[in-house]
Amino acid sequence: MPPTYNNRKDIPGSNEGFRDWVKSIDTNGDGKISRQELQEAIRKLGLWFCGWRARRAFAHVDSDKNGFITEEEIAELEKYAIKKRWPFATF
Ligand SMILES: [Ca+2]
Repeated sequence: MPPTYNNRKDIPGSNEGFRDWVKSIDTNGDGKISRQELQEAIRKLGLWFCGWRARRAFAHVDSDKNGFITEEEIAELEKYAIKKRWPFATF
C-alpha cells in the first residue's frame, strides 16, 4: 500500500506547516537555504543522518547547482520533503 497523508496536505504550496518550517530554516533571513541551514533544520526535526539527508535533498532540489535552495526551488523541496515524510508539519 502506498503511504497516505491523512494528517497533512500533500499539495505543494498549500502546506502552512512547511512554509513556516522553511521560514524557520532560513536563519540568516536571506531568503534562500544553504545546505548548512537545511542540515541543521533536519537535525532539529529529530531525523538521523542529517548530513546525508541534506546532501540527498540538495542533489534533488538544487537544480541550478548554485548551492542554495532559492524561492523557485522551495516548491521542489516541499515535494521532496513530503515524499520523504519529513515531520515538518509538527513545527
Ligand atoms: Ca539553487
